[in-house]
Amino acid sequence: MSDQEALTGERLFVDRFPEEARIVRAALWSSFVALGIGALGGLIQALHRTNYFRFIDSADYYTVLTLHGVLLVISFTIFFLVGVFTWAMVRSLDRPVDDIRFTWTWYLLMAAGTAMAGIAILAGFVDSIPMSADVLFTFYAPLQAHPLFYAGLAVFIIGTWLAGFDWFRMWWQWRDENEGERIPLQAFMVLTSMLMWYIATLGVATEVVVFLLPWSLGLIEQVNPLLTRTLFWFFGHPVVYFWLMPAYLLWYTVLPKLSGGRLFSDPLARVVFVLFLLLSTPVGIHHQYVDPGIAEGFKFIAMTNTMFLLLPSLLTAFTVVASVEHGARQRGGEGYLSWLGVLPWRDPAFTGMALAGLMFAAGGFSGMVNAGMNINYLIHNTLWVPGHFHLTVGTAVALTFMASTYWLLPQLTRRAVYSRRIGLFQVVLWFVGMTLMSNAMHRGGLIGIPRRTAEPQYSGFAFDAGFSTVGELRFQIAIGGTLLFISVVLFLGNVIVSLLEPPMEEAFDGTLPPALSGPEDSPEVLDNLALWTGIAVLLVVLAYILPIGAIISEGGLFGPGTGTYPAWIIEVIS
Ligand code: HAS
Ligand code: CU
Repeated sequence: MSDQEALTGERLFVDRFPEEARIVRAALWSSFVALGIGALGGLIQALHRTNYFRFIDSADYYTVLTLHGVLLVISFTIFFLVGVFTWAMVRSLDRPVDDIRFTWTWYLLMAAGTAMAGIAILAGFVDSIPMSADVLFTFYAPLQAHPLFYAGLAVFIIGTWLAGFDWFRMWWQWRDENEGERIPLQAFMVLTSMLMWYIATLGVATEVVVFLLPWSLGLIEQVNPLLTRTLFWFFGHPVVYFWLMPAYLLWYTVLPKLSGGRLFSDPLARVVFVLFLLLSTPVGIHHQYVDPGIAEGFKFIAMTNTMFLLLPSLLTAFTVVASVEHGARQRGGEGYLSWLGVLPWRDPAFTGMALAGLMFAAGGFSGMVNAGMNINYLIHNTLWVPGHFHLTVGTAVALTFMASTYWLLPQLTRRAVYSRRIGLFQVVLWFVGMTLMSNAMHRGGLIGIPRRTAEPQYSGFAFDAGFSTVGELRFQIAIGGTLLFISVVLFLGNVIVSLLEPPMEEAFDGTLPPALSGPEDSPEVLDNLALWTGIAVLLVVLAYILPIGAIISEGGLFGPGTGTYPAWIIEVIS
């Protein structure tokens, strides 16, 4: 028995599952490379848009914006997700992956897909290369990218599908050996998130493989833009929960432990993940409230579903805060709010995750504003929307990922974090930078400043800032964006220097305590994944069949004039 085991009673993840720890590390490092490059893109944009410093030509703005968006919301988030999900499956089922070569295969597919898409985007900077992909992370028609970009996306998504298969296969084997037992909570979270992902990615896979890729290859002349948009948003809303679910997994299972307590309720956590599986996809049309060609009634249904979808996050706010409070009371905290003071605020992992949760509460409220059909008209396509998603994916998710790295690192590398003080400073800096940037973005959006433009000033037109000035908003965005970039540099530097340190001597406790109210308190039907998947598919069919049918019959499957069916079908049948 090593000293580690003697002190903590449990071996570190890296000692117990060295092969799996290697793949989790590979996924995290890939995600951090994307974070570094994506963050640089963010700094360039923030300074460019606000006109403080222009490193690039405005003509290249969309190349930078695409690089920033794709690397951060596709590569950074999803590579981190596969790392955390692999760790969570292996540790919660307490078994290795079935075949490590298969595991490396999906990782390599994801890496190859990212490289393909990345090359297509970066080529946009070089005039002599006839390739570009300035299509932003929402990449729907009529913007068109080089085929390499779409092929890269397809390869990346296939990689994630195989990753899901890997985890399901582990679970099937575990189930055979543990008949009648409840699915361990972390595994339950991974499996339900993946089922949601399989349903959601059907939309984007169809969009890319049937329409955009053949169109960019010149095999088909045109596409129906509204159809590709709708297929994109079929995926584009649930993908935001795919980013969020690993953060939720960490809030539910790791944050209570860092607070000194235990998860309040395992059954409630299961209900939350089931609700996300059911409701994440039939809401995508809330991104299309202003799209002509979709009847108001369908938009109304999407709005109603979105309002139901607030429920799992509100349940999460309750359960996670209750668990943190329980932790604080274990540490001797008292009173209505004074228990907050005894929490481990010096621990960067705890503080980062708690601040991420706090900001998510604000991001959730701006999401509710977005979701209201009539208020959406006020903020759609304005700077409000980037304000919203920098609080959600840009903080709830990104800050949780960075903060939890400080806790995961020792278990995966046997290295202590080089400086916990820098870690603490870094997570607080993110919070401060984001407060400035996203607040100003929300306010700017309300007065009509558009999103996605290098030149938001529109010469000859002045925005009425209500109180204060547009200059003050721009200043906050520039300062906020710069602080965020410094925070990422400190994070990456801290991680890299940690890896250069010798293996740690002191003990590290990587165990997770069981919930106060365990799975035995919940009905077994919650673990019936086939049932929930069936209902989820049914809800998707109900929400989408009529609008998609109408879009095709009005605009043609392959665009105007092509009719509802591809020409070759008509030739075959006539
Ligand atoms: Fe959103 C647009 C509606 C959540 C991301 N969203 C976007 C876009 C992105 C995005 C990227 O209905 C832009 C896409 C584009 O480029 O056009 N969003 C919502 C709603 C929610 C929501 C209703 N969004 C997210 C999440 C995202 C994300 C999560 C990423 C991860 N969003 C919209 C709509 C649009 C939109 C419209 C279209 C706008 C337009 O017109 O273009 C809800 O899911 C939010 C629910 C959240 C809550 C908060 C609960 C609070 C919690 C905190 C717990 C506290 C802790 C702290 C842990 C109700 C859980 C404990 C610590 C202690 C110390 C005690
Ligand atoms: Cu959405």
